[in-house]
Amino acid sequence: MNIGLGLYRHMLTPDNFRFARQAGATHIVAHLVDYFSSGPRIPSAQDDGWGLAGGGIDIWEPDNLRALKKSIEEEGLELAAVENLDPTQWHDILLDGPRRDEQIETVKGIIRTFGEVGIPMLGYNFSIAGVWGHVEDAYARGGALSVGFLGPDGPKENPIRKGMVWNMIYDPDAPAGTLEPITHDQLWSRFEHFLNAVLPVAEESGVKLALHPDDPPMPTLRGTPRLVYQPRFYQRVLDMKPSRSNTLEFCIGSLSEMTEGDIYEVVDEYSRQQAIGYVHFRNVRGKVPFYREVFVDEGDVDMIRVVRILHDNGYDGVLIPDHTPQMTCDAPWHAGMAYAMGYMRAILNMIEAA
Ligand SMILES: [Mn+2]
Repeated sequence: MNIGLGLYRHMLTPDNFRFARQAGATHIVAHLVDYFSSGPRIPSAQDDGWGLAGGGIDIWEPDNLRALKKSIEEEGLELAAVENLDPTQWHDILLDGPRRDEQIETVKGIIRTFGEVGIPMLGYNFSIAGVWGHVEDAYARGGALSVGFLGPDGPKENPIRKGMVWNMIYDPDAPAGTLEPITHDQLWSRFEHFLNAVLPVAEESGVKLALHPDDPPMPTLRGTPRLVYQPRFYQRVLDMKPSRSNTLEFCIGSLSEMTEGDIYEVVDEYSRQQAIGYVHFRNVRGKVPFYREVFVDEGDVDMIRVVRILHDNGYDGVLIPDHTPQMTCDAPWHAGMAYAMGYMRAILNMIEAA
């Protein structure tokens, strides 16, 4: 197994690549979507979400992806995956809108480019409401700032305006009004159409798609259905189109926040099927509708046990810290990540040496 660091768009710099390597990472997972173009990302729970999508979209051009990959490799690291599509690239795939077929071709093109450039994986989150509804507070040990989901005590779930999906605005000039309600079955059929269309291209290109579960894993959010809000829905995803390219962006945090299933059995079940693309390695206290994200060693999940199961089932991919609480110092985000990666390194050394 390998340790990676996930870096947001504005953090894809040589200094942060060096930081990753210094903290024991061998791999980078790069977010190309600029969630921060309109301001701070967290708390996410505003009606307009993270703001405008499509910022800096030119980074998806083949030459720019090549340059990104090269700059990562120059620091002795590998680019393991790109995490998330920009809503401007696939809003009508999620919403079944008039540009759906055109955007399916866009996503196929992205996957082909990844194959040519040598980016082995695309993480994605097939979600209409996206990551929404968290609040920030001193939820982690020692009063470290972290995020939590408070269910009915949290932000009010207003309907999503037209021109918005995945918690970002793709069309600021969209007509007034909110998204039409749809059922879970309709969402699954949109997903199935997407998977049927793009998986053959992923296979040909040697690229894996890796699906993140819903965060937060509520059955519905802001009046929209969610896809993978219980562990068993991951099996439905795999069975829908069995393929070496149909994999999971396996978020231990989100899976542990779900109301069904035992997290260790869930890890065993999916790692045994060799279905995991890469792992989001984070810990949490509680389950929906009330949980808090905490340090890797203070949550409900025994993360050492999780790694042991992954190891026993032959998982040899990447683990990234996902999110962590922010530590009180001049570099709150970096300190939190370094703490998580040091903990992960020690687990791997212990288990792989045994
Ligand atoms: Mn995650």
